[in-house]
Amino acid sequence: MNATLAPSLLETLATLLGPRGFTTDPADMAPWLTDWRGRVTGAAAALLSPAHPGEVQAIVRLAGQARVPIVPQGGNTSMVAGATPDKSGQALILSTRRMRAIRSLSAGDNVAVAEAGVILSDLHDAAEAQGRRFPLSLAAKGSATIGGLVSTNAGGTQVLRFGTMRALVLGIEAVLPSGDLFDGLTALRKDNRGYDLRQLLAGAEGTLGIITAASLRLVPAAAARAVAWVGLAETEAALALLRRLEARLGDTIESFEIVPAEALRLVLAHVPGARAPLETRHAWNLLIEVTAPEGAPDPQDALTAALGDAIEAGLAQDATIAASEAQAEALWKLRESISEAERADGMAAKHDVALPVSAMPRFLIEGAAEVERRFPGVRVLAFGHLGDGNVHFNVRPPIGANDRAWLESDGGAISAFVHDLVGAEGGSLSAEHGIGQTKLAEFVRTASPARLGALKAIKAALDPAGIMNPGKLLP
Ligand code: FAD
Ligand code: 2HG
Ligand code: ZN
Repeated sequence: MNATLAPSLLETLATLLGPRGFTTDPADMAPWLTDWRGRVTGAAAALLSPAHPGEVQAIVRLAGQARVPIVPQGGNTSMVAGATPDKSGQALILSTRRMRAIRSLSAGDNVAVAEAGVILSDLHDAAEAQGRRFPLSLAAKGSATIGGLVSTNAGGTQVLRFGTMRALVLGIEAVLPSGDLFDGLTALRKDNRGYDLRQLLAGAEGTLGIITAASLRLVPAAAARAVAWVGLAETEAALALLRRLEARLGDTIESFEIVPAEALRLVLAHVPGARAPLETRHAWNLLIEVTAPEGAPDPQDALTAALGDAIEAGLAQDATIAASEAQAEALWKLRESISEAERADGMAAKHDVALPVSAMPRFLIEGAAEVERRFPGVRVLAFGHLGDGNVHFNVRPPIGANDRAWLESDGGAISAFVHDLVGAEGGSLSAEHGIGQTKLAEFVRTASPARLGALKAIKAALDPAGIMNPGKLLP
């Protein structure tokens, strides 16, 4: 990579993009130089905000000629500092903030075409206005963008029923490192013209090009939903409960999220207005959502009956079902505020692990015990998408420790220990957040030569100059 950035390149970019699309003002750039969790701060030569794919192409061509790195950035909510530049100050941040149009939304085709900078909650609202929904949601929905969600193959809280972003992307428009526009937006249900570039770009974390728009699958709006908060004594019962609910309610179960008592305590301590849903505190809690299409029986009744039976069978200890939309939202807020509450509490060594679903209940207990034994004083906070076999197995410092110093000195050894436990069970060290820069060393340490070699070969073939988000996903 070229070490010095010619002033003439910045001048050319400034002229190309105009004042709305180009800034080097440190105050304008500052919020976009640090990751959401506040762990990594970088520097950039300029913040570029192109207004359309043609401008993206021009930027990529200029950067390619000058061999200057580009860091694509959407909402900057990455959990792995994937959108944060390195400290060299050479990179150009390419923000999609000005590409926010929903180009089309067809209820007939069940397809929306959204530009990369469209914010997830805006897409939710637009789909709802036409009796449809985009069935992927996560706590960062007010900032996360379509480009970022596709590029990380995001998961969230409805994967159980609808899959991750890859399952919802029907087509992609992207500027490749060559500067060519790949126009793959057409939402064909069948297309066998060789390698699937759409799926290659999804989950590529901005290392293979810049996504400028995506065609996305919509589903009919749910006519009704039931949201329950369930108290449990132990994790094995959670899995038994999930299988029992599936037998009774089929694929109407959209979310099956696990929340330990400590996560609820953190949320109640840090989030104004949050209230405990059950009178008694339970070691574990589940947030379950079930929906029903028009004309189907009321999901409240079905879920109430199923949970009543589960309590009688000893699988659950207590449960409450939201009686209104406001109550349902309040329950969801408890679940969705965990990251924010954990952040307010201090640093943590964060892990985003996947295991076969059936292995997760035991791992939650035994894995945590092993980590806490090996690193005395640390506190495991594991929560998340139990129904998908994916939890955020975060490790907090001993009480009273300087959290940043602790993360610096012990974080690496703790992560290696956690990832080795997960690896021994055939799991993954990145279920949904990607690799970015914070998991890069661990990915390289644990990946098989076959996996790493193939990924590097793809990268070298598509981005020979290495300008696209260097230092993320691959070394
Ligand atoms: P950014 O953070 O800006 O970028 C993410 C990555 O994508 C970077 O590598 C970036 O370079 C690349 N990128 C961004 N836009 C483009 C583009 N147009 N073309 C090419 N590359 C691009 N994730 C989950 O999967 N499930 C969750 O439940 C979940 N919950 C979250 C909750 C909170 C509170 C937060 C802060 C994050 C959460 N995340 C979750 C992380 C998740 O990865 C992001 O929210 C989302 O996918 C990133 O979108 P973004 O627009 O912020 O992307
Ligand atoms: C969630 O499921 C997110 O809430 C964030 O993926 C997880 O903060 C985390 O570790
Ligand atoms: Zn998650």
